[in-house]
Amino acid sequence: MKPLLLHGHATSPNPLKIAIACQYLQLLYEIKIWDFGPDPLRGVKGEEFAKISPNGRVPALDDPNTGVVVWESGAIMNYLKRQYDKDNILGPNGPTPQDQADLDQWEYLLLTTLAPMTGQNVWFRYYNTEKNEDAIKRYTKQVYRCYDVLEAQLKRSGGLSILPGGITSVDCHYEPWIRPAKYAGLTGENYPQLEKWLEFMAEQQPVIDAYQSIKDATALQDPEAAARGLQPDLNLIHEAQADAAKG
Ligand SMILES: N[C@@H](CCC(=O)N[C@@H](CS)C(=O)NCC(=O)O)C(=O)O
Repeated sequence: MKPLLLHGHATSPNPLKIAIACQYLQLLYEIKIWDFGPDPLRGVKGEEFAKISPNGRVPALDDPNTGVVVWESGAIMNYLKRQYDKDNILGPNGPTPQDQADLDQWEYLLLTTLAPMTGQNVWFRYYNTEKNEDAIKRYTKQVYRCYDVLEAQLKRSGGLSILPGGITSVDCHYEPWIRPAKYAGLTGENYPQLEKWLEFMAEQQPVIDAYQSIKDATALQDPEAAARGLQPDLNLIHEAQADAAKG
C-alpha cells in the first residue's frame, strides 16, 4: 500500500483527528504542513491548496491507492473507515442500528457544535480585530455546555471512551479539541471525567504517535510554527491583541 497524504497544519485539531485514526488503523501516511495564509504554495488560501479543497481548510486527504481526494474531517474519517477498517477497529462498538446511531450522534455533536464553538472562542480571544467580551462569553458558555453533556456521557460509558466498550472514531474526533482547552481559555476543573478520559487518551500509543507525526513534519517543513507551538500566530493576529498576547 502506498502512504496516504494527510494535508495538515502545525497545531490545528482537525488534522490531528485523522492522524490519530490512521494510527489506530495502522495506515502509512505522510503529512504536508500548510499555513493559514494566502501563499500560493504553502497557504490553505492559496492556489495550490485550492486544487485539493475548494473550502481552503485542513484536513484533506489524498489516497494514491484509490485516487480519492477528500476534505472535511468527518468525511475523511468515514472514508478511512469504509476503505480501511474492515475489522471495525474504530467502531461502532456493537452490531445494532442503535450502536451506529450512537456513534453518529456523538460525532455530529463534535462536528457541528463543540468544535465550531471552541473555534469561535479562540477566534474572539486571539484574532478578532476588536475586543468583544460578549462573544467570548457566549462561546465559552456554549463550549462548557458541550462539556457538561460529555461529562455525563463519560459517567455513563465507564469513563475511558465516549461510547461504552472502548475507543472509537468518536474519541479520535474529540481528543484534539479537548486537549488544548487551556489555550482556548477553558478549564477542566469542573469536569473530572473529562480530565480522566483525556489523561487516558494521552497515554494511548496511537495518540502519542499521531501527535509526534505532526510534530516531526512541522519541525521539518515549518520550523517557525514548530517554535511558536500553541501561541497565536502573530502574523495573523491583530496588532493590538498581538501586544497583549506577547505580554
Ligand atoms: N469542518 C471542517 C473544519 C476545518 C477547519 O476549520 N480547519 C481549520 C484548522 S483546524 C483551518 O483549516 N483553518 C484555516 C483558516 O481558517 O483559514 C473539518 O472538520 O474539517
